[in-house]
Amino acid sequence: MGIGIHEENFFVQILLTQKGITSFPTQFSHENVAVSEDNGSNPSTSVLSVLCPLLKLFSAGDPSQERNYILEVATSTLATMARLPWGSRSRSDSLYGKDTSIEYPPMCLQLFEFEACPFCRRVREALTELDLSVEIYPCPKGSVRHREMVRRFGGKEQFPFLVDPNTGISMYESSEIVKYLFQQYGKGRNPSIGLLESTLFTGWMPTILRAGRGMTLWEKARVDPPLNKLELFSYENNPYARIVREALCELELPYILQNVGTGSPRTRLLLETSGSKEVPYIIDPNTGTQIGDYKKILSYLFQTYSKVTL
Ligand SMILES: N[C@@H](CCC(=O)N[C@@H](CS)C(=O)NCC(=O)O)C(=O)O
Repeated sequence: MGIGIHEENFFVQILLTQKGITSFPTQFSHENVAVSEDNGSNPSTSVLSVLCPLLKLFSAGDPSQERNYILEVATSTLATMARLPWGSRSRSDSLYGKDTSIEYPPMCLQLFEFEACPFCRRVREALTELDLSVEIYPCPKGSVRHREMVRRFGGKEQFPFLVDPNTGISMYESSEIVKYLFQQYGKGRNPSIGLLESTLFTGWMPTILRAGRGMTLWEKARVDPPLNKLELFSYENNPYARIVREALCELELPYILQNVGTGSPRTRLLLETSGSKEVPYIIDPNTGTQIGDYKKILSYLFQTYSKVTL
């Protein structure tokens, strides 16, 4: 693929500094950049390019407008049912027994993805199961920041794209990423049964049911990134958290995803922070805001991170 990795690192660092993002890893070796060739014949990419305009046609339009929340919750709940065995439970209990001194990676993993992408979903499901928190860099279509970073660094716009500053690895290909995560942080276990295989069957259901939500940059999204990353307590298959993640994606807001699947030791942190175990719960250090109601979160996000006054 021919990336001059040192130049590329230099460029990425400049780019990231310009964009106000400083936590991208600096140490990469050429071998560690796992890039698959894409000559445009990737079938999933073609499916998505056909599906996208269709989904847009059937979508509820401007995400900042008042929504039919009955429909929102119904479609997100159906999406949850389609992915039922995956992305709800933290497997940390069975992985680590009763040992609560889990060795989480010292530096946060970084995932470039978008909410509607079924391959990205597969990775986020694995992250919930492995009880890993990550920095999410949403890459909606029409992205003004994060897609460029992936293209510059990895060589092409393909999602998901994982960066692990702990090992210096960066990689495309969801199944490779999932296997890597289980290998590295799941005590060498195999991915959960059906997690990889199921993507082709029901992985598209949330994308279709949510009709294009979490896919495209909102046209009125603020262009400059906020100074600090937002923080979201969530787990992948929670229907309300999904709706919030879609909005974060449509606004291209980078955030720390605190996964709190059932059984996660992180639930205690959530309880201490919010006084409840319910997700979603969002913290915005830029404005000192903390909200736990998904409707209020949506309205807060679209008002705060709009380039026009709503
Ligand atoms: N085989 C890849 C497929 C990834 C893929 O096709 N991702 C789509 C999104 S679902 C993509 O990157 N499309 C290009 C784009 O959105 O611009 C994987 O499993 O990660």
